[in-house]
Amino acid sequence: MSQVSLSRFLIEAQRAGEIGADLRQLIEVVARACKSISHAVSKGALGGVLGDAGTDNVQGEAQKKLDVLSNEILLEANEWGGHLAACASEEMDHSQAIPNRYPKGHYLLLFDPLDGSSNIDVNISVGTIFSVLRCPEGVTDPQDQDFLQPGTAQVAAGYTVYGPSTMLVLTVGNGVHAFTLDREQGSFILTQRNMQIPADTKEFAINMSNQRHWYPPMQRYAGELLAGKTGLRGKDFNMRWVASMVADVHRILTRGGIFIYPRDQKDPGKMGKLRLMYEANPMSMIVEQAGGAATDGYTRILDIQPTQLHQRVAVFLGSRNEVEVVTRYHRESM
Ligand code: AHM
Ligand code: MG
Repeated sequence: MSQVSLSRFLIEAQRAGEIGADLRQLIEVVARACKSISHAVSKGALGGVLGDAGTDNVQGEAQKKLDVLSNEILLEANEWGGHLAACASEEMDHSQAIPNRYPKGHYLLLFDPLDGSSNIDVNISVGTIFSVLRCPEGVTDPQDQDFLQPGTAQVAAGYTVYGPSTMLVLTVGNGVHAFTLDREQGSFILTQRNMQIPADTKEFAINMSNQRHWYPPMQRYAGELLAGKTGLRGKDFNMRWVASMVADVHRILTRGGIFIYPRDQKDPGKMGKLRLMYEANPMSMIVEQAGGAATDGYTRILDIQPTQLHQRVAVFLGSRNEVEVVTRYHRESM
């Protein structure tokens, strides 16, 4: 069978009535921007893109040059096509409406332009995460509050992982499909249809250095995993932590696992590290579409009603049965 490019895949999805022309164009544009980011990331030191930008983002985190560059690439690619009403990003304090000189579309795009920033300078996989929402009916000049829709309202979500190969993983609500960038042709080629996360796993992903700060249900769960064969779970678990959510989630989509970033007592006011709107929500939609589960320990992440654009959330996602156990431990401790 001939290769299926992302463009062909999207046109076929449009013909099947799964997406409209606007959404198809939007995804094509995001994919094109990701190709540019992939190019910049792969040049590394030769492209002069490593190191700090010398600025902080709204959450007080130091921005890397590639964070800023990737944000600009995504904004520029998306502003003139007529498919978007506004964008919001981890790297911008507030959402940004499409400039008046361009036609406005019906969608809102959120992104983490370069996730896993601490890995940029050490040549380890990083990624881009994106989420697409509808602009509320009758809103012509979208503001931050127009983005505050639960994850169930997402019409598409995806990520691109810039690893040994560049892969784009996408859902428009009809399964999860993976595309590998063919650098010679310059196009994303479908390499896996309908990714499925096994319900059971023997692998977990967590930053163990935070253990002393965790709350009791998390201590209970991790303790059981670490006890392995001799403990309650009766099997040994392996651990992997890339510290790029995109790479960790990609591994879980490929072979199963549970990814955890809990809330902890180091900073009790902080609801976790990861951001709901452009990290947890798109990843949760992808994981659920692949047969996995995603909660904040208590609630399905996609059901959370956001109150702030940059709000944080605890994240437990991946193999269904494992997410179920750790969620039960949290609920039991209430
Ligand atoms: P970033 O968006 O600033 O890169 O932060 C998010 C990243 C995730 O990709 C990753 O799972 C986590 O932060 C790693 O955190 P830690 O450094 O605590 O291990
Ligand atoms: Mg991030």
